[in-house]
Amino acid sequence: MKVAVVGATGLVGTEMLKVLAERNFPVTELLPVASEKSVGQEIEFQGQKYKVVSMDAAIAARPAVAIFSAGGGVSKEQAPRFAEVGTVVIDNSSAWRMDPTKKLVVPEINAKELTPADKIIANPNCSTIQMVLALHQLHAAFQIKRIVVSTYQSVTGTGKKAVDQLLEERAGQAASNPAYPHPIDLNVLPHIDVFEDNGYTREEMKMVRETQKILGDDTIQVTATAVRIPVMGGHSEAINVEFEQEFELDEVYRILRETDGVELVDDVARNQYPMPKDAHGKDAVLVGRLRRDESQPRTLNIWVVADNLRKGAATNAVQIAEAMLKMGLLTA
Ligand code: 2RA
Repeated sequence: MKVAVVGATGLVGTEMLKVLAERNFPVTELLPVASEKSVGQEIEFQGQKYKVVSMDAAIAARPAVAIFSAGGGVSKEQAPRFAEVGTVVIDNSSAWRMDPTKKLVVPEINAKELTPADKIIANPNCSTIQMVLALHQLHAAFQIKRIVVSTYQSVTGTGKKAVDQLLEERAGQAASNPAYPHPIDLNVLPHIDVFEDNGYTREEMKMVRETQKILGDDTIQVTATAVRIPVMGGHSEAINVEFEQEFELDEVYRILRETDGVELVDDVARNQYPMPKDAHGKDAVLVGRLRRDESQPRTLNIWVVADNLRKGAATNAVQIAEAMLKMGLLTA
């Protein structure tokens, strides 16, 4: 199967190539696409060297699927061009997520809603993916009423420039090309993406809007505080979730143990709880620190950690392609 990866040289794009190879996705011809200045640059995939190609060349090759992680502007402009030649686009930017005609997919939750008409599919925001994957079966059992979430997000969510800033500051140098308006080392920034008129950042509002769309329930109330921290391995989230129905903690543990893609790490007596260093490079969403909120009935506290480049982006996108292949929605 011809597969295009648009944004192939970025942090997420590189992870997408890694995941496609690790999961033996049936790639017969890879079309790595990056900026014009990268055309001709060589990349290695499954032991074979490929040259980066232009967007036009990739479209002309009519790949079965094009997985994008190249920013919203490029997706808005180029995804329809691929779709016009019959390519299925799976886009990791925010460009299509809230478009009512496009599906926003976490395969374990709603891949079954995909149809042959879906030619552009949106990959949710990393901080949303790990939260809804941890909560969706609890929602099915106890109906979520309200979520209060604080995130602790890795600099890899911003990209290579932010990783470089952290490493330079960590080495005692001033950042040569800072990604953030303030130092990130030994600091935290309650500022991810731009501020909206309501005082929330776009990252925080993504968690509100995308959660309601993915779980198919806009009565779910969500409020978020998204924070950048000097960490590499993944995003962490402290989630307080109020349900409509009463729950037993044992039932919550059972449901989480049986939730596809979730790994329970919860034994505080042995200092066992999810941490970014343990999530790094894994596809599982780690959950732990489960405890009843003793200040309010029908409410649970849960700590959720995941590698934002993997299940938060690359792996989720490749799993969408795998699900479509299985459903006969991708033609070789
Ligand atoms: C971030 N979730 O962490 C956003 C985009 N990757 O910066």
